[in-house]
Amino acid sequence: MRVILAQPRGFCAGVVRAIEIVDRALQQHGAPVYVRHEIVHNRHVVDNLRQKGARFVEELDEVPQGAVAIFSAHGVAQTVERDAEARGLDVLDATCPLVTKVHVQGRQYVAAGRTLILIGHAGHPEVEGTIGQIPGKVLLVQSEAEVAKLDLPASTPLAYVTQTTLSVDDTRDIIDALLRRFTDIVGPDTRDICYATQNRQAAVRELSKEVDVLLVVGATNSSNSNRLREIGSESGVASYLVADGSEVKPEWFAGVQTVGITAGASAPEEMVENVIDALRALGPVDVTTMAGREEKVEFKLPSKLMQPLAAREV
Ligand code: 0CJ
Ligand code: F3S
Repeated sequence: MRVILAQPRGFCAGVVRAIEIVDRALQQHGAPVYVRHEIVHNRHVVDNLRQKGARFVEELDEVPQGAVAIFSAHGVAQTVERDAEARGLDVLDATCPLVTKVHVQGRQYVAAGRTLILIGHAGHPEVEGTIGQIPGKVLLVQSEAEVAKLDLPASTPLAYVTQTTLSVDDTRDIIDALLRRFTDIVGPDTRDICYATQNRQAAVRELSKEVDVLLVVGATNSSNSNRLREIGSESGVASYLVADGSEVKPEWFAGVQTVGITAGASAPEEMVENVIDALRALGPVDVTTMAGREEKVEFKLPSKLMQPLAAREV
């Protein structure tokens, strides 16, 4: 079997930064440190940090007074920030800077007197965080059909922002529907969809032309990973989302010559290796990587974590 790996795939700069924040917090403060929500949507990442002494909670009332609390890469509402302050928590914010950028942009649109529309998926933590970072009412739109249902005059001053991990194509359709319906609407086009999401989707679209089956390494609750699987399916390729090699099913590969593998932004490269090992168990495989875009994005750590450990001890 031929295996072609997508390029780029796997960890983005925001995920690398978020994991590094938990690692450094553990080094500086010792265990336990508390993380609100999965730091990124991946059980392997979470289990690894848990073993090092991180404790994962869904809400801050599970965190003892004064403890170190880390917000996940997906961001939080302002009520969560205020709650953390009221509880005297030592907060480290691992919100991806590209999510924070959307928060800032949304607030600017509202300050300019526009009603804000958020294009995104209900219930996703990034969407809950973004809605909770904007003063006043935010209208959530999940599909083109929901644009038609917005109960607003066509001339209402509106603006839109988007979740960072959406399908570029679906979002374009929703934005086009908004632009058709409303006469005074502004927004960043599809640019709120982050570079990592855009690059991984473009790579998978190319890769899908070459392969019979696509495996996306990622978690079922990972928005960006699900979008990659959908692109494979929409391209007519049998596409499966797998957490690791244990979920790979031999019957997917009957008569298959070429398998494509990609990984969501929160999926470690070890799990890609683990999936390749599962394919090797079925027969010989020849692994290559597609030609693709090189990513050089890096994000700075919070300044609290930049001090050398020795300096803190003096
Ligand atoms: O929302 C984000 C800032 C992306 C974080 C990395 O990916 P993941 O899988 O944790 O999150 P999504 O469900 O948003 O893709
Ligand atoms: Fe940030 Fe995009 Fe990654 S929003 S955490 S760079 S998937």
